[in-house]
This record gives sequence, C-alpha cells and structure tokens, in this order.
Amino acid sequence: MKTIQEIETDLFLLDAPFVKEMMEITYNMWKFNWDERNGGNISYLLHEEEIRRYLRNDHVLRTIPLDFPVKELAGKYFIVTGSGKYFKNVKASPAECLGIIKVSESGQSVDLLWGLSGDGKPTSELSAHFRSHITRLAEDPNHRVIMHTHATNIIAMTFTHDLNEKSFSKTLWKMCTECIVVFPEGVGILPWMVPGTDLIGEATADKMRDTRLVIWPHHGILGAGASIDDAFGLIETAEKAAQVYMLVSAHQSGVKQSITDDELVELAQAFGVKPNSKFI
Ligand code: 2HA
Ligand code: ZN
Repeated sequence: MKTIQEIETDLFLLDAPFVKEMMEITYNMWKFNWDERNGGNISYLLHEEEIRRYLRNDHVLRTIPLDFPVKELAGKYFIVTGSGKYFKNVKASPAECLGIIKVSESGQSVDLLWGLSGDGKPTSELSAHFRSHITRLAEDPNHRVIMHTHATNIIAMTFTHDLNEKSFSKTLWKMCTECIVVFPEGVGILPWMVPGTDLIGEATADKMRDTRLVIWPHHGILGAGASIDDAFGLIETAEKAAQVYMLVSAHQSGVKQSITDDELVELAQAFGVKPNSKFI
C-alpha cells in the first residue's frame, strides 16, 4: 500500500507538464494504432529544476542495475515508459506505467525516484534509449527525447521497399513536399535484429550520429528530438510519407509523376536545410 507521502507525490506529479505530455502523447500514439499492446517506449531527459517543483528530493524507491554502463549520463534524470506497460493505459495509470529515474554516478544503475509502482522496470529498450541519448547529446545540447513506436506504414514499407538508406530516404522525401525540410539528413536503417538487447542499442545509437530517425525493419522506428513534439513530429512526418508510398504502390496505374531530384534541391535551398550529401 502507498504511504500518504507517496499519494501526495503522485498528486503533485500529475500536475507536472512533463507527466501530462507523456500521458497525452502515449494515448495519441495508441490512437494512431502504432502502439499495440506494450509496443513502443519513450524516454525524456528532465532538468533538475523542472523536477524539483514536483518532487522534493531524490528519495530512492529502488535501485535498478543496468547491464550496459552509461557513465556519460551520470546524474541525469529521465521520465521513461515502463517495460511491458501499454501506451493505452498510461493516461489512466501514470504512476504504474511511467517512472522517473536518475542515472547513478557510476552509470551502472538507475535510481527510481517515482512511479513504476508494483515492481515495474524501465522500458526493455533502455539500452537503445540511453545509448541514443548519449549520441544525440554529443550532436545537439538541446536534445531531450528518444521515442520508439511501431508506426504501421513504416513497418509495411520495410517489406516492399529495398532497405538501402539512400533510396529509402529519397522515396520518403519524394512522397510529401515537407519531408526533406523536416528530416534533411534522411533516415538510418538497421538490419533486422532481436529487440531489447544492448546489441540493437549500440547499433541504433551508432546510426543516431547521422540521422534522428532510425528504422528497425519489420518492427518500427525511433525518433530523437529536443522535445516530445519534435521527436513525434519527425516520426509522424516519416510515417505519413510511408503511408502515401503504400497507397501509391497499391495503385494499379502506378506513379505518373513525382517530385524530381532537382525539385528536392530547390526545396532544400528555399527552406535553408542541407540534405544528406550521400543521398542527393
Ligand atoms: O516495448 O516496442 O521494442 C516493447 C517494444 C519493444
Ligand atoms: Zn518495439
């Protein structure tokens, strides 16, 4: 049973903007049909000053060991979705489905400060999240969010399109005019791998050096961003392009016209973005 203090903390935290954001985004992603059952996971880097308004101190509920050390993240706070938790249920049971964790000084464990009640654990993809945070923070000091989801049309496209990063990225760019502006670096693609391992975590983080979107064939996608909106917007834009691709390729008459390479360059110039020079 929860103590009075714990119930009080839950009430405070329900008012925290970052908890509200997690509740809303997970519900919307489930509504999009991307996060069936326990599919998908999110981690969101929190600044100490924004936590302190809702959590008085670093009272440690439990220490959870990591089997991949992340010394680079020592002392950092994250709100994460829990392993095995359903995005559908976060809104109704945030203290069960979400957790606030702090990475220990050694980087060998995390301290649970709130949530994941009833012996819950952080997402099974914590290695991909933490390792990608390390990579993205080195590229962009404003980086804060890693989001993984089973975006339907992206998955579909990994069955029918070749998995070459250049041609996959160019196909997405050509499906909607906005794409090259939103992700000028294109997408990274891993070979099919077993999820939930440190191996896929390392491979994902390696791709995150060059692209903020990484596709796991026949599984889903990861997006990185400076905010929940930023990471979600990236995934949403790629998923929309994949949806158009799937619609177009199902059409008997096939593609009659499309955005040309020259037009992609023109778009990039007009919006002041640098498209990946390996792709175009
Ligand atoms: O959280 O999505 O990749 C369940 C998953 C594993
Ligand atoms: Zn997944």
